[in-house]
Amino acid sequence: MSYVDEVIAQVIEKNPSQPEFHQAVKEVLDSLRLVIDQNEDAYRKDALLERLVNPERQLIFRVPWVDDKGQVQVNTGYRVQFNSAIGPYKGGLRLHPSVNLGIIKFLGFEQVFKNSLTGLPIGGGKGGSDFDPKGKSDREVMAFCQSFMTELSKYIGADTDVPAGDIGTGAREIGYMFGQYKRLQNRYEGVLTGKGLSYGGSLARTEATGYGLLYLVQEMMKCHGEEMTGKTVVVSGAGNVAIYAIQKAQQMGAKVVTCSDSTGWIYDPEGIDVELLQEVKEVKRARLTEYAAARESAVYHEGRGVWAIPCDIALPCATQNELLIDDAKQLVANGCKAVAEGANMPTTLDATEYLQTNGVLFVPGKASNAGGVATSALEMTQNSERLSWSFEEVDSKLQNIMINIYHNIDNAAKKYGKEGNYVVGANIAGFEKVVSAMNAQGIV
Ligand code: NDP
Ligand code: 2IT
Repeated sequence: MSYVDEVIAQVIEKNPSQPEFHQAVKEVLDSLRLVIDQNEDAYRKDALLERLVNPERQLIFRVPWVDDKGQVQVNTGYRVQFNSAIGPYKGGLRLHPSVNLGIIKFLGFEQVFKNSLTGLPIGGGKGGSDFDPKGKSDREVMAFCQSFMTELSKYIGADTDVPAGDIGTGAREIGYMFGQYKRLQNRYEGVLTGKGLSYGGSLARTEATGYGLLYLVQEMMKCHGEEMTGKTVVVSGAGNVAIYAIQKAQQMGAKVVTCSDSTGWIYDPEGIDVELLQEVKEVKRARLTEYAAARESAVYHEGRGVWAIPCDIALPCATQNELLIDDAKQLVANGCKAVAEGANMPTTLDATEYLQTNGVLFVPGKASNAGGVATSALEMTQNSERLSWSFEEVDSKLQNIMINIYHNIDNAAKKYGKEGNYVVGANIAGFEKVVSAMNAQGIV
């Protein structure tokens, strides 16, 4: 059995009931075969892949908090510190009832390669809890965040591990967590990113993932002789990543005709009204039915369905495994030219393969959504030098980073004879830097 197959089999055996983690490992290791086969003996001797798929540290803890009725609730908190070869652990905190160890491990594993691709000195980690912020009062959210941070604060720090937002964790949650960290540690430091602008946050961090996605897509389209103006774009999600992806696509002259949330989706042939979407989702924290009620051109549908709308470009920006094989077939049949992931692992393995073999340009999230964490790293830099850069300065650095990522993954794919296969390109480019740092640091 090849070394890659051996390690995939071990991961499945040693991590039962973690299908998302298996999926993420398979995607990466399968596409690294070209590199690993060339170095199989040395890598096997050093157990390089075993070290890569086993997190450096995994924390699981109890999070008790009191709800508005005086009832004690208990959630489970997680932080997986996956790999610190190239910098302090860095990655978001997901608050969603579906969170479990396997989901946090898949996200942490992806984050290692993504953070490497940014070119910035950040290792990979991820955390979160099965707490559901939906329908909770601000006081309940604060009580949860303070309890969560009371335990997490023992393991993180500006030079150790720097969490940030992800699904369900936005500016409100980061604020409560930062306040509790400072109170417990008596240190004012950049221990979290995605902070508010009045206490050390970076301009453009809120917009960064969505904007970065579009900067990369624009560069890729340009290199294929296409421009964004006049393109029809289909987006899923209606959260942080989706909102700013829609805004930037529209600024580039494209028309975005869909968005979705966890209960339904909107088709708006006139183009999504971003200000209205922000009001519904960022301010009122309401359902998309409120968007449809306020806009005549919009039609609301229950369930899922955005991938059935004809488009030139599809941007999945909600969650994992939301673009399935039948969706991929529909996109191809409708003439879709490009799919770029705003979310982490939104496309299943068979759907990815179908898109690639049918000539659709496909960019994996670890490259196309890296703008968020890259800008988090810029926030860390600003915190260290105790300065704040202008929006334009951060945004222009973000553009350069995304353009560089595109060319790096494109070149890596070409170097290994897989031109246009950005999955192979992203995994190889991300892997090479991490491995070089791991090798230099000995067996740790
Ligand atoms: P948000 O919580 O802001 O938004 C998530 C959106 O997706 C919401 O509209 C939500 O619906 C919808 N959604 C969430 N879970 C599900 C589900 N199980 N089924 C259907 N819809 C769902 O999160 P973000 O926008 O921050 O994150 C979106 C994706 O992007 C995630 O995969 C995340 O890991 C990834 N990502 C985020 C980055 C960031 O900087 N925030 C950076 C890189 C990647 P509803 O409105 O009903 O809750
Ligand atoms: O998946 C991701 O890259 C994020 N949720 C952002 C992580 C970060 O540290 O900004």
